[in-house]
Amino acid sequence: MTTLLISADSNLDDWMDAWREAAPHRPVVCHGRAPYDPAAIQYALTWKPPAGALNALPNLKVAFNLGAGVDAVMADPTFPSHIPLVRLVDQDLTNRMGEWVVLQVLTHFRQTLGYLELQRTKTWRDLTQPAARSARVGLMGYGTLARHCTPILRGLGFNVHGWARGPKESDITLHHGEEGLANFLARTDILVCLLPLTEATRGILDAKLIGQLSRGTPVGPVLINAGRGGLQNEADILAALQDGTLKGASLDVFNEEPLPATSPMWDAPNLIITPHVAAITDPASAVGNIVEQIDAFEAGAPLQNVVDRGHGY
Ligand code: NDP
Ligand code: OXD
Repeated sequence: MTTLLISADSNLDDWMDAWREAAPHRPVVCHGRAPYDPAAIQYALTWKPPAGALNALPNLKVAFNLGAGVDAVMADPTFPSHIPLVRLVDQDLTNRMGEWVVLQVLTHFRQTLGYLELQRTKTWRDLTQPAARSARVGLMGYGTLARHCTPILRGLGFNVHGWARGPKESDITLHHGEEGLANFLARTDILVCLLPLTEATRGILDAKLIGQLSRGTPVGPVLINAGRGGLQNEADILAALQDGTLKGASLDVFNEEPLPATSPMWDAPNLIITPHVAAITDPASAVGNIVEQIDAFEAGAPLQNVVDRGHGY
């Protein structure tokens, strides 16, 4: 009944402490810290595990990802297809993403970068400010995180609509699939991307997509991405910021992380960079969810938030 923590992050002690606090009766070991018997491991808590590491656990029952995005595990071809992979759905993480998204939307919409520039030159001048109701925020990927942002953005007066892979019931206009993408983009002034990285979404944020965004408000179009860096064609985004096709952007994620000091993205105009911190995982909160899931699973309940291997998220 041993649980294995196998994570590339540096905060291993926080996870071990959180686990021992939440499940003192469930033994836990940490990969890389001390030897363990692979055959004793039934559950894995995993974040960017080394390729092949999960395949080396013959009695693994469930792998719990310690973040919402599972692309790192999905990239390991040796990860056995019969082992359920559970992605993290956690209210604390969801709240944090809501904060980041709303902060970025308002920063661009209220032209904060422009005002900072005016302040730098000691210039007292107003910039034309449209009303929130005239701006359309398009949530690209309409899953757990994006759905949380909708009522907050609507409460501020923005028009909100979304784009997902498949059709679904919603109280906002939802476009879906490749056939719905052009309509979605043509009605979007501020694009917020919260897509997972899969074979279908890799590189989707490119010049072609940016060129289809609405130019219906003087403060747009704006691109905001906290999904994954692999969704981005960074050369295209840089060019769009430089030639004004994009009025602004906020990127929390990059193809290469940490973003190298030599990257031209650091100097891109009207770009806000945050270092993959939009919604970090709080170990205590996440472990609480995982232990509840294991208790329910052992009592015979189905697992929640299991990744669909075919779709990759
Ligand atoms: P969900 O799985 O709940 O939602 C994913 C959404 O993307 C769904 O609406 C899904 O459509 C849609 N989608 C997937 N593939 C496609 C496609 N090919 N075309 C159109 N839509 C698609 O994920 P979360 O909301 O929990 O998380 C989203 C991502 O955010 C994570 O995968 C992760 O990469 C990133 N993330 C980043 C963090 C950060 O700090 N920067 C923190 C946490 C997450 P459908 O509804 O039809 O299934
Ligand atoms: C996540 C992340 O997926 O931190 O949770 O990016």
